[in-house]
Amino acid sequence: MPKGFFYFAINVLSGDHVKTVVCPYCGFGCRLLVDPKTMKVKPHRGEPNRGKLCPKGLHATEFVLSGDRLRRPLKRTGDYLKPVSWGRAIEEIASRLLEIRELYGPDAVAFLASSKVSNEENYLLQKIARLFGTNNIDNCARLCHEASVHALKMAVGTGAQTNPYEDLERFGVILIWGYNPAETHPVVMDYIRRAKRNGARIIVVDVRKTTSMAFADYGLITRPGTDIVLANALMHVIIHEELYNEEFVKARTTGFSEIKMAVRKYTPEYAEKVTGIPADTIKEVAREFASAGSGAVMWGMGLTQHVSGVENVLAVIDLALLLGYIGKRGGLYPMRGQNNVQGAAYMGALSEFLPGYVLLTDDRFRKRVASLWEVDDLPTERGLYLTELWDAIESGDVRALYIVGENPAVSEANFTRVRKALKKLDLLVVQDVFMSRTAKYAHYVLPASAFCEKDGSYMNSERRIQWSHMVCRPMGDSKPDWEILTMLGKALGLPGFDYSSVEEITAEYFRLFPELEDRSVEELKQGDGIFLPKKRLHTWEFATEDGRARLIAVEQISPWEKPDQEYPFILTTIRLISHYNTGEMTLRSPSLLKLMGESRVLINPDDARMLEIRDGDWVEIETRRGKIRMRAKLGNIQRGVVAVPFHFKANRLTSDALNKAGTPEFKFSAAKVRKLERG
Ligand SMILES: Nc1nc2c(c(=O)[nH]1)N[C@H]1C(S)=C(S)[C@@H](COP(=O)(O)OP(=O)(O)OC[C@H]3O[C@@H](n4cnc5c(=O)[nH]c(N)nc54)[C@H](O)[C@@H]3O)O[C@H]1N2
Ligand SMILES: Nc1nc2c(c(=O)[nH]1)N[C@H]1C(S)=C(S)[C@@H](COP(=O)(O)OP(=O)(O)OC[C@H]3O[C@@H](n4cnc5c(=O)[nH]c(N)nc54)[C@H](O)[C@@H]3O)O[C@H]1N2
Ligand code: SF4
Ligand SMILES: [Mo]
Repeated sequence: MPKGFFYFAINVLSGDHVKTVVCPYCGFGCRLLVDPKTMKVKPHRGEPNRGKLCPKGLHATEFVLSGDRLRRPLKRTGDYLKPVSWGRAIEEIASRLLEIRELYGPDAVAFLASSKVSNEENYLLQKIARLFGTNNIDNCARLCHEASVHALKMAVGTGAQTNPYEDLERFGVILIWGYNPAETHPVVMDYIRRAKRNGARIIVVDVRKTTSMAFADYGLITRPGTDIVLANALMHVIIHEELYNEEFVKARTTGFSEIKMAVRKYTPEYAEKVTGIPADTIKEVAREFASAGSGAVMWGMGLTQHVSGVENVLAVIDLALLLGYIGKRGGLYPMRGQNNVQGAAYMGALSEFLPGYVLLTDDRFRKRVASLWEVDDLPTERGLYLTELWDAIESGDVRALYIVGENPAVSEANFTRVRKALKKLDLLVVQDVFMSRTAKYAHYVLPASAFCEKDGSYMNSERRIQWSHMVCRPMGDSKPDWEILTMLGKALGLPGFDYSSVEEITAEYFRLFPELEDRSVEELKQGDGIFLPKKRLHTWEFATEDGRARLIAVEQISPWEKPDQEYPFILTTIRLISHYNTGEMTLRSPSLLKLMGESRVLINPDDARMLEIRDGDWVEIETRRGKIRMRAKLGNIQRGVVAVPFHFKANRLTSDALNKAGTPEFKFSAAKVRKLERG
């Protein structure tokens, strides 16, 4: 598997000192100090990482120097991708896009933005899409926390994390649900550990014993897809024993009587039958959670990647609201995945929202955006979700796809159908730092410069915008994404695409948001970042029409697929600490390669015995979509459930059933497992 064993020399900027850049991996948003002469990384001492980094951050510059980097634009001729000049590539791409628009209309073209590139770059791509005439603009947030965005918007009016990380240290309880920060956001564990030292109780809910449970007071193991039953049972106890915050519920919420009615039947005893968690433990945890006085709820993919994703998130928001754990006394933490997924969303790279998560139908804001872009109006009909694209390509509705820094041929559910769709396109353009699995299908491949070869701003999970400085020159003929998109916008004849520096784009998006209007780009470059719209949300009132939060009652929703005799196991997919998403970056980092264990399927020892599987044996995992081979790891997972690391091939297996926010059910498929005699 190792790729790119030869490495390029660093393209040093003359006589320079240490630069601050934003980590290119996870959404926690650590800042790295990079020495331009050696490319060695040290942690930034200030917020948010306070001198800490995980192994990915520490070795973040290695993939940049990989011999595998794309160095020139490429164009397909038959089976081969051959070098072409920048001028010709951009001119030809633009004229193909205009031709397709002429023949089939603007919605026959779709754009995928990237949670890996800067705010400025995401802003430009969604501006191109909308000026081109389509809302077909999306990014991998769709595969990730979009259910949280929808649920938060419904319940509290704003689709984002409510509080900064620093608040975690002063809350009485931290509830971590379907989220494994010890592997996925290692630096946030430092905050959680400090909270524990300050006396906080730590409760973790998962379907297996995770490393994040190591120092938890309670580690609850629930059956996959039963989270609503558990949350409702916790609320049942809290309401039945009158432990909720009556004053807060009365003054600042609506919907209490519906919740009270709905959770009546979710007794702890009933929940024990469904989830496998003892009724007494549910009661004890409900009392601990309620009596803490303040608390955070943190959640991840274990909640969102289900057909019940939106409702799962609503249920944990309800739990927090019943106790008034919001504003100064608590916070909602949907911990964002990619380094700039929060920024991509805020900049409008989503098919149902304008920048700032504003609805497309909000006439006032839409006109404000249109006037800034020097046009009369913008399209108002929601575009296709990333997960809806493949059917639209299959049916011929979408003919051209322009992808910046995403790898759906590996990251999308049931990827066999995605790969088939990619082959069918009249035009596929992929702009990436590497020849990714997706780029192999492209008609044009455009080489992008990596994170530390360009300037720009990024937004982390707590909505902190941070500046990332250029450390070294772009590799080969590669160009920063914003430069490529500026050329494309101009070639398409769109108004206003004559940016000569990234700061001009920063200043333009600052003008969109009233909270940033008076701030300067210089200020952003110097300090520890700027919170958008502000550090803490909902301290006095919620962002809903009447200023009150909505308690929204939800009922249990079954997963889309059911295990049966032929496919008796439940398959879930998980992440490992030294691997990152589809591996394009981590597999090209020698130091991370050394740390990586092999990706193995996690099986319960009793199940393994039944199937005569020993630790390390090769097994085949099969679902109704396909099968893969992998070695088995016997370990801490409940019976009847197997967990496959998602990074490389899991999506040959996964179900593409979508929830209301368009996220696939990556966390639940019916599967069979059998021992193989040979690998
Ligand atoms: N090392 C590393 N870090 C990463 C990434 C990476 O690939 N590698 N990716 C980044 C990205 S894009 C994201 S979105 C975040 C994701 O971060 P997490 O949300 O922590 O990631 P996952 O491991 O996918 O899922 C979390 C947990 O959900 C559990 N789970 C599965 N099904 C259920 C269920 O039905 N109910 C409950 N309660 N739990 C369930 C799994 O066992 C797993 O422990 O990580 C980011 N950080
Ligand atoms: N089974 C299963 N599938 C899942 C998940 C799961 O839990 N289970 N999780 C889902 C989630 S939460 C997510 S977020 C997605 C992630 O899905 P993707 O976003 O498709 O995955 P990445 O591997 O992060 O791909 C990022 C790409 O950006 C490129 N890149 C890096 N830096 C730059 C840059 O500066 N410019 C450009 N142009 N390109 C760059 C990389 O080379 C890589 O090809 O996967 C989803 N898929
Ligand atoms: S915790 Fe996330 S942001 Fe921090 S160093 Fe690790 S991968 Fe980078
Ligand atoms: Mo993600």
